[in-house]
Amino acid sequence: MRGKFITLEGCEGVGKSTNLEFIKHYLEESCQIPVMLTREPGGTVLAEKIRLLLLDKNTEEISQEAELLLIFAARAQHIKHVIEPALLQGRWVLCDRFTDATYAYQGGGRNISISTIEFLENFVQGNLRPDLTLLFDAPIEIGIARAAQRGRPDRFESEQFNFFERVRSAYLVQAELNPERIKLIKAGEPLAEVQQAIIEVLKPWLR
Ligand code: Z5A
Repeated sequence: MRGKFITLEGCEGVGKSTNLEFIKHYLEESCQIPVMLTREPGGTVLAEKIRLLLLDKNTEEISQEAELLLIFAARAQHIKHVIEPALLQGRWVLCDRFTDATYAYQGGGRNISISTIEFLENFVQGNLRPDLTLLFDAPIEIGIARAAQRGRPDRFESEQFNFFERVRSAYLVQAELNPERIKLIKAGEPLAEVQQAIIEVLKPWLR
């Protein structure tokens, strides 16, 4: 049976990577579901190279059109070589960011039109959409403070505060437009509460 495709989304530092591991452990240990972890941009050798180009802030200025196309180029590789094969083998794919991030960062953050993103989404993904998306939402200050503990900011992390506010708003619009698929997790709460909320969201998928 085809696996489920679950994505984790949210602004920087909201706990996606932390909870990706938690969900994998929960699905494998408690539910005996085979899980593959991956991320975007990235997930294949070529897509990881594109990720490095996108995150490098010591480069020439990257136009927003080039940024968008690089993200979808990486996604095309990732879908063809990693995501689709895993789903076909019956594995559940847990992906740290996917196309909702493009609507949030390139749409909300950079002001690229939704119709342009939709066109590329249809072109690159065909019918592939996540079955379930967990949107980790917290005030921007919280995520920035958590991420700052990690050291040097990359090209996206070096953006201004109001860029992240636009990103967060665009994510919330995505959630409003897709209430069946996108489930909001209050990520500013203590980790134990966040993880209890995650389990509640996953339960209906485990029957
Ligand atoms: N990007 C894009 O523009 N368009 C696209 O389509 C895609 C991506 C797919 C790289 O993403 C960049 O790519 C991204 C947007 C762009 N840049 N930004 N910003 P990324 O996912 O690699 O980068 P990130 O969002 O910066 O990831 P992150 O900072 O690692 O955040 P996170 O994974 O959500 O957080 P974390 O590492 O799990 O947690 C951060 C710290 O907080 C850590 O010390 C935890 O222990 C702690 N933490 C987590 N949860 C809690 C709670 N509940 N309480 C207390 N402390 C906590």
